[in-house]
Amino acid sequence: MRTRRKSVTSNGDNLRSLHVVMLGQDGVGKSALTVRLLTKRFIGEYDKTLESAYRYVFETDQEQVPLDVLDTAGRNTKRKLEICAESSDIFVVLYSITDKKSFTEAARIGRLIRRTVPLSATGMVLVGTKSDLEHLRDVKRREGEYLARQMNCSFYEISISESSIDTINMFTDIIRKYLDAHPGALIPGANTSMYSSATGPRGSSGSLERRASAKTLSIMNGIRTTFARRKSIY
Ligand SMILES: Nc1nc2c(ncn2[C@@H]2O[C@H](COP(=O)(O)OP(=O)(O)OP(=O)(O)O)[C@@H](O)[C@H]2O)c(=O)[nH]1
Ligand SMILES: [Mg+2]
Repeated sequence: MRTRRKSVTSNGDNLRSLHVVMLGQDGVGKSALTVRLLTKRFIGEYDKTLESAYRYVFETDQEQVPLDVLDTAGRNTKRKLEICAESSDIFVVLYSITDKKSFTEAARIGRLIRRTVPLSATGMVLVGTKSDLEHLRDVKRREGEYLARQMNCSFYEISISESSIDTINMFTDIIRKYLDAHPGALIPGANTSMYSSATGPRGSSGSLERRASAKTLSIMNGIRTTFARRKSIY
């Protein structure tokens, strides 16, 4: 029988957060996925020029897991990917099933991350978005599955626009697998934080929290979420 971890507090306050970064070509749905995850909503149009960071407590049926979610924007330069690679726990690499170029870009991102940091299989996922646009499909499902095997990671095809079900089920699965493979991941001090470490890659240029004012978003269901926005520093 599976042994479930127990949160230290009911709202995850005493736990280290997992750092999740959304990566992929422009227009693949990074912001849409982030907003779905945090608010369950799909609003259709998202700011294209800003990078956003969110602190959020993700609730599964049995536990509460603090997340720091970075929704990236702009070009995926080698330097940007290397910085992300050094400071994140879970890499969500997106492409659109309607855009072959975005698939090629996802493969490049995956390769670079694998070259930069030693990651377990649960530290990266490949996500084909816009599965509701089957009539515009440009990337076959088996191509996605094949790439995920090469990237040594899990694979999902989802629609972010149709409902929140795909998004929530996917993140529940991703987080459960990650925590099963890294039992100490939520223990404070287990790793550096890209959001608050003074010595981490972002610390040297000013942590995100110091550079941008954190606001509290009033979001449905009383979920406590803070966020910060800025132009990409990369
Ligand atoms: N039909 C459909 N549209 C989607 C889906 N996900 C995102 N979109 C749309 O795709 C467009 C781009 O989504 P964004 O979330 O802005 O993409 P992004 O990756 O954040 O793009 P940049 O911020 O420019 O890097 C928007 O018009 C979304 O409404 C999906 O699953 N299905
Ligand atoms: Mg975006």
